[in-house]
Amino acid sequence: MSMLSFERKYRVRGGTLVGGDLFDFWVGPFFVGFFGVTAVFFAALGTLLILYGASLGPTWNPWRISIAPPDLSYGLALAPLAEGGLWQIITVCAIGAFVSWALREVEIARKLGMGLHVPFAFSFAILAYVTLEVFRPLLLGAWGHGFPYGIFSHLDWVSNTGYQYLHFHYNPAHMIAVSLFFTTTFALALHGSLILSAANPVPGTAVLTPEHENAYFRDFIGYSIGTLGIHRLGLFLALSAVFFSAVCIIISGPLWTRGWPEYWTWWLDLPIWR
Ligand code: UQ2
Repeated sequence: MSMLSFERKYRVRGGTLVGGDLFDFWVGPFFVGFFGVTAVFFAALGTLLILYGASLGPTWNPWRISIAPPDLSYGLALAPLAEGGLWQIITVCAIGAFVSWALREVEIARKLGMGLHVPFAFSFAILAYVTLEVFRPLLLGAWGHGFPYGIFSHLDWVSNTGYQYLHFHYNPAHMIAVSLFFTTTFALALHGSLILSAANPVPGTAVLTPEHENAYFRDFIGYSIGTLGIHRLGLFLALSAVFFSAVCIIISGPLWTRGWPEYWTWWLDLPIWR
């Protein structure tokens, strides 16, 4: 694989967290590092275990293959392989691969002298996964509360878990999360359209600058957040959406066991209505 013109300049030694120079090399365009090795190890082992789990199941239909967590009766114990033990080992592999990937991002950022925003952002995605598969099952006392590994089966899990609380849209943290997801798409739509509008001026005229972008929003709403600011806002909104998603599921069960609509009876119970 050929190198892009700038790549050689940035193939600098160092920045590794583990292994010193031992894994400080590239394969084609990819930086390897100690965590590249562990990421490939966990991803390969996890994938093979998923294929083995599928071979024990009743179908090879890709939509219907599913590897389920142990029955609730196993609690937080280890289960036999075919009874959810595979799910448990696959979960360890997944977390191993995700954390390896995040630490490889850290090594690349350090190597290039960059901030750690990319691994920081990815850590929120890992948090979402670990919340569903580890923290919430731990709080509820059984691995069986995790979601199964399958395309349709994990969708069924989400639907069933939602209906278990009657109407998830009444979950206050879910409301905040959804609002943040919508606000994220709103901010990206504003940003994407603004950048393209400056990059595609009247035909035959020069591409415009951030001064025009600022002027547009000053004229429009009296405020421009700025070229750096819009990216800070985007990252903040997106990570906040993930964070409140984790909150909304972790409180469902461990903190609130009834239907979410019932939660709002506190409003009707306020003494001001008496
Ligand atoms: C902006 C700016 C950008 C942008 C955008 C804005 C020049 C290129 C989109 C406008 C964004 C504002 C006013 C914030 C809106 C707030 C929310 C919560 C959606 O000013 O600076 O840089 O891309």
